[in-house]
Amino acid sequence: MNSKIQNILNEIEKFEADSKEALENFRVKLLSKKGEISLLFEDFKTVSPGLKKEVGQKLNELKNKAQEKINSLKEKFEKTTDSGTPELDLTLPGEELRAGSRHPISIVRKQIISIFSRIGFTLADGPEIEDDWHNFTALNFPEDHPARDMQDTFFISDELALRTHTSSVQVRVMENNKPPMRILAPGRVYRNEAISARSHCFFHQVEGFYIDTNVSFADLKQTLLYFAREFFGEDTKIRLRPSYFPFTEPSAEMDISCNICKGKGCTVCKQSGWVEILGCGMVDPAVLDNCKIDSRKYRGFAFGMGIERIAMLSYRIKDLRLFSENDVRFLNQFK
Ligand code: 2U9
Repeated sequence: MNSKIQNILNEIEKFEADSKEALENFRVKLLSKKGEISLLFEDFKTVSPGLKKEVGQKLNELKNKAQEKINSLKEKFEKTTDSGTPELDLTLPGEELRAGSRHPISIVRKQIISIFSRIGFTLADGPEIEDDWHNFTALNFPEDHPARDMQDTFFISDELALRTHTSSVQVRVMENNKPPMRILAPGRVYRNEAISARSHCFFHQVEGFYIDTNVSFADLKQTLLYFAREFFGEDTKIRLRPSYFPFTEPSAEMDISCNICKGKGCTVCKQSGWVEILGCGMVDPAVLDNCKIDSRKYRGFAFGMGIERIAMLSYRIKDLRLFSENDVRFLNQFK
């Protein structure tokens, strides 16, 4: 018995496995039910009582040695390849490559641009850091208008601020071009407001204007009706309510019939059947003159909308902050 134990011990010490299969064969040879060590345990019953303690200890040591050797070789095979780098199981299915998704603001901006481009509007852009002239003065903002206050606008210096609307882009277009002009100005704008579900310190607008001879309020109405029907569906109705903006006269806010309850009344339209989507008006002749367009010859209409507002109505999103948090659980819904 002792010599058999010693032989197996030598074998264990010398053993080197060059593959997982060789290691498994070795384990079966020694430790399986009919393995050499298991058979020695069977023979142990025949050992004389005086030797039982000594032989029993040796047998247990042998079994432990065999198990330790197998475990350490097994670990080596599981953790590393021949070159010592972690082993890759090439039979496993590959990791799914997640495609990104478009941001809802981009989707809605594209939809709005596409609708207006079909009736001849082209795109313009301009700087997000604007001077006082392009953001306020040219647009007829009086010196004491609240928007010119530090509390409403992010000023960078006495002269410069983060633009509060993309109207400044259109001022630049008017200064450098001659009518007719049909321009769409999408972009990010900034307002000094506390962040909440309903307001944010930055958001996105699409503004548009059409300057030509004989442009009328009827043209404005028909253009916006076309937009509302294209975007929200052909049954959509619009209504215009008088309003005030420094840069348009007359000015109006436009509501659409609630596309959720179909005008019956719900929480989104606050039971009124109507939801506000944009502001608009005829460009104030003083603004045309400020931008070197002869107001005796030309007239124009203009409109502006918040893309977040349109996206919230379109996708029934209830919190403005979701647009800027980059939570993939939110973003992945927009495929
Ligand atoms: C020029 C002249 C006039 C753009 C206009 C609005 C009305 C308007 C708001 C809607 C929601 C801004 O995003 S919002 O907070 N906009 O109500 N914007 S008319 O009028 C212009 C633009 C450029 C030269």
